[in-house]
Amino acid sequence: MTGTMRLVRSLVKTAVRVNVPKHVDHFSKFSPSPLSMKQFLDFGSTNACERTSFVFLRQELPVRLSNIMKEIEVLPDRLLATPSVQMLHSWYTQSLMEILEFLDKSPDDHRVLEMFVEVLESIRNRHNEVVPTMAQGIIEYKDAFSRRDAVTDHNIQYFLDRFYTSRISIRMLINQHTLVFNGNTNPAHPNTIGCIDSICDVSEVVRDAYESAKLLCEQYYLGAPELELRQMNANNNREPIHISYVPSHLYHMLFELFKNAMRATIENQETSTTLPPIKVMVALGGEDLSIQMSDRGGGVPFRKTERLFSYMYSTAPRPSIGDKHRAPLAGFGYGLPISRLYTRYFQGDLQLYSMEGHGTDAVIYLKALSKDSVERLPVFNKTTLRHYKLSLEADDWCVPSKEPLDLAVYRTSK
Ligand code: W6P
Repeated sequence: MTGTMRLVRSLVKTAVRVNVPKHVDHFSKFSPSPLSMKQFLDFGSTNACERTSFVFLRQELPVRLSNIMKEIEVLPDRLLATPSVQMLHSWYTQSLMEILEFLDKSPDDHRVLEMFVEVLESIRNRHNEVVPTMAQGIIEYKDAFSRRDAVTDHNIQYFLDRFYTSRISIRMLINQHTLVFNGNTNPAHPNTIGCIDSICDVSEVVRDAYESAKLLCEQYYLGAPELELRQMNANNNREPIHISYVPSHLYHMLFELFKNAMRATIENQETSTTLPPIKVMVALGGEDLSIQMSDRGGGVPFRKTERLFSYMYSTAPRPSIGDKHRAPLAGFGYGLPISRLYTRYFQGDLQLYSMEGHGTDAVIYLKALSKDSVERLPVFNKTTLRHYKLSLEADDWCVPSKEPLDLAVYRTSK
């Protein structure tokens, strides 16, 4: 490259950077296009076309990035101004710019396609630490300005659910493209297309996640509860249970649930010598694939179950005394809320049914049919903005009085 070429290049790059807010405005006017599991599989099957995928992604990735950048930009000033969130925002700007470079490039040039894969891989690496960085930003914001209040709690919950869902979806698109078009298929798993397994064996993932959690558990406690796994295929109970799914997502959720269930079981049974097993039931119906995990860990009061999914509560400074030995299995952090986002991302859900004094059932609901597994994606629009403002209004339920009501006052005043 000559000096002049280099100069022109860097001028062009500067121009792109200066214009980033314009590009964000432009691309955020488009709604993201949710893909179905079938579309993901088609992109990676025999009629796989790298050119088509490239042309789709160089539009869709800027749309998804810009939609969530708009939402970052309306965060409370004092959160937006934290070093963590500033850094995070700069990653998004940088990644958006790098993709925009491809807008004027020919999809028929194989060097362009190769470069695109490399750029996507470096974008994925740049964003590896988004979750802890955002958590740090939340801690900085909380420490500096606000005691816990319901409005902040609600808005942060709303934002992070959307922000992390957006991130899951962008990484899914990047993973599919880079895995499918880097040339080599995975010989150990011929049924996987990118990170999707078209015949994902749910019970096998349950056992894998259990074994990992068990190893971790045994490092910190004297033992681990046994697993009792059953399954019911209501369509034909002699057939194994398979769905099209992302095994890594499923593993992540189950590992998180197992850690919680094991910790509760052990800490609830410290006096007794036998641990009640963790029971898992995998059920396939016509519409749902459900996974129920039951522990007998003593449960959680109903009032506190919502907190298990709260980012605000999870970023609370850890109780320091005596917490060291159980930290790795603690199930603190964002494990549960992010697991729920994984389920919802493909139209499923994760719910906890706890009975204080007894134990907890965690149920994962997934779509059994790939035609129902469609990405659930946030979009930035007026409704989004209204959501952030709405919670500032007064509640329309009475606040129970803290003082016992003195009826005598009313009698004397009549
Ligand atoms: C508990 C609390 C919890 C959260 C998630 C999964 C299982 C359990 N068990 O006691």
